[in-house]
Amino acid sequence: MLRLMQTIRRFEERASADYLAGKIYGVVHCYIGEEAVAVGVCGALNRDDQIISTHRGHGHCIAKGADLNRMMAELYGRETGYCKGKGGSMHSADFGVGMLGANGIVAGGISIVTGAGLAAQMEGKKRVAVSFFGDGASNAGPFHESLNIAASWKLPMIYVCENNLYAAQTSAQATHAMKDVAGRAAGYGIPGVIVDGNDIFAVHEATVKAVERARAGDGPTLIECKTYRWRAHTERPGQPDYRPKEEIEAWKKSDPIQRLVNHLKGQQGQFSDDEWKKMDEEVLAAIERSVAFSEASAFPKPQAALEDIFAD
Ligand SMILES: Cc1ncc(C[n+]2csc(CCOP(=O)(O)OP(=O)(O)O)c2C)c(N)n1
Ligand SMILES: [Mg+2]
Repeated sequence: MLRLMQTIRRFEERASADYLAGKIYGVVHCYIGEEAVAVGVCGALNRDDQIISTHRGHGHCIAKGADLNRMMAELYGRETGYCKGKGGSMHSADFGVGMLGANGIVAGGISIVTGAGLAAQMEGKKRVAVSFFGDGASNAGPFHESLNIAASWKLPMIYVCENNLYAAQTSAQATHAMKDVAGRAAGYGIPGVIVDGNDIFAVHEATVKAVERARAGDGPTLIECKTYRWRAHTERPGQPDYRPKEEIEAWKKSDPIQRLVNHLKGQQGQFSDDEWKKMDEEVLAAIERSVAFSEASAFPKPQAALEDIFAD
């Protein structure tokens, strides 16, 4: 799990640098600071369990086992990318590992993946489906409609709210009358759980319980993970970041990766500085390979714009 969290962080550090260098197109939203949520949740899932992501989706993709080369190539707009270079950062998907897609429409994924939960139930499969979404998305219609139907039909769903306190520049306090998103679960008759989203053990444990409940046919759980993004809303240079500097610094002290490293080092003889350094080097080498793979790949041909579309 530590390796996966570090992979997310290093992948995004590189994606951000390459975006600012003009090598990556579109927009890039970084997940840095929130890694324990994706990795803690996906660590409690099987390969055939399905997830859906958001506009901030690199972490979910990596945590569910997506291929770094194809992810980076998608950001680089190359034909070897997950969407043949036509989707970019917000549209990686890999059905083979149960990653149904990132999504540029805030809250759009919540109802789609609830359909995946319904499919699992109708097929009589023991799969579960997981929706990742933000605090901002929890104010949108699809959140409420999906929780209502999933609770009524006892769908094998887990709704994971990544409450990073902001939707773009807007504080959650300005748009929620309730302090906690998890409190909304009561309105749908399902459990609502609050966890420290920077504590991978807490996230994992809450997910294990929610998965058991979903597989047993008892219906959905809403898990609210309190977390924080370290970087601005997107990587666009010059955009305002109205968040207080002290707040950002305080959350950085609760770095989910450092917390896990400290924990592992505290386990006698289990994890040394050298091992951590070696792991980080291996992660960086994998990111470097993904960039080399992307740079060696071709851009899609112009006629590719007319392929893979539903109407012509
Ligand atoms: C339907 C829709 N409305 C508005 C936007 C513009 N937008 C992109 S991200 C975002 C904020 C989302 O906040 P939140 O759900 O908390 O996720 P976070 O970015 O904090 O991870 C907004 C308003 C959008 N992409 N889609
Ligand atoms: Mg948010």
